[in-house]
Amino acid sequence: MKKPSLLFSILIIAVLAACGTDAAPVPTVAVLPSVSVVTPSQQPTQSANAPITTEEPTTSPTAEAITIAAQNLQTPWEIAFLPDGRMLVTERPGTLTLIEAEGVQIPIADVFERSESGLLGLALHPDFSENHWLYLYLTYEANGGMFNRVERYQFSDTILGDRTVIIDNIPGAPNHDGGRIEFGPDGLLYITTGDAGSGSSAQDINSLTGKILRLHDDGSIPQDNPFGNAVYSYGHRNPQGLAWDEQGRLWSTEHGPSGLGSGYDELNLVEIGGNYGWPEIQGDQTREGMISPRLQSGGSETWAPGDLEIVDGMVYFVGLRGSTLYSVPLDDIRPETLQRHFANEFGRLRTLRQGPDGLLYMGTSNTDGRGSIREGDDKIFRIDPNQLP
Ligand SMILES: [Ca+2]
Repeated sequence: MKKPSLLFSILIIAVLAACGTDAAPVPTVAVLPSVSVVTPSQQPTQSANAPITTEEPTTSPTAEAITIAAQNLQTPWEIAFLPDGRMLVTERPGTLTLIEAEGVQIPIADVFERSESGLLGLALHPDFSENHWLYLYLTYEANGGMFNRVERYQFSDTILGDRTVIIDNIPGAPNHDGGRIEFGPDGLLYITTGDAGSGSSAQDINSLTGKILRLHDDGSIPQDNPFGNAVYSYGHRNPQGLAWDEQGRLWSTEHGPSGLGSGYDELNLVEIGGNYGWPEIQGDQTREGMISPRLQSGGSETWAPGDLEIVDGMVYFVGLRGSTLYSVPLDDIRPETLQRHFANEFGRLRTLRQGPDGLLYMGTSNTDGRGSIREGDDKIFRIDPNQLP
């Protein structure tokens, strides 16, 4: 069942920079375009009566630290920008949503949302302008069990066609489903998977859970994968973010056992064939043959990190339970250099994506069943990383 009438506001006016602790209700907007919900054929329609706006952000990046790019979303999980600059968002219950004045929701078939699972990752092919290939990571149900898969579609004119399964039968569970997908600088597709509740599976290089996977764009196995299968790195609990730095190195955010009363959330530098230790070591523990995090939250703080981005030598990542935007300089990663922004101002934060305008787009996750819902949630904020409080 889809929401009957979702409203989005595109762009609005600014919220200001000097965010005090009283965190400011975000001023809302002038234009609230309606979004039409479409029926099963994955043939979206646009709302005929939607107000049209051609407004552009009045923002000069230096004038404002944060504005609202979209709101009234349902657990937004990932953002991607089309070549024309428009924003696509996955909403976890199972819609791919195009954010524009006449917003469009495209239902995705077979999505099974329970707890942390559902429609999760989204990535566009590096040659999207030519091939229109769009990739989704989603949870589905089969034979009474939960699984995850990556699908590829051709996306044009808001129609998804030519559905192709890239990888499936990734064991799933209500929690720990991974779900981030990104193309690396090598043109290959990287996929995070959670341990699906089976910690020991993360140490099994023949299991697809608790891993970062790497595939060609058609799902075939790269010849230089370390174990002759889809596995790129292992010993992960629930990696939720992927980003590469200017040197082409892969970084990932990962949830520690934060639900157990301790944090030990991780920022990892991911090496091919590396064993990241779960469930054998956590925090700063070390063991031969295992790689400890480059930064971890310790046992008294919980980030529960969502996605990360690396911009101008700075690593940014967001926290769900941490409800904070974190930043740390890539060349000086230490607990003492970790900065915290917007702590508890907007609630749970999951998505983070740099836009074509250079700004960061940061999505809340307050409607995911674990947050307190604020007016207009869930939202995607547009943030100038150079103007962070
Ligand atoms: Ca680890």
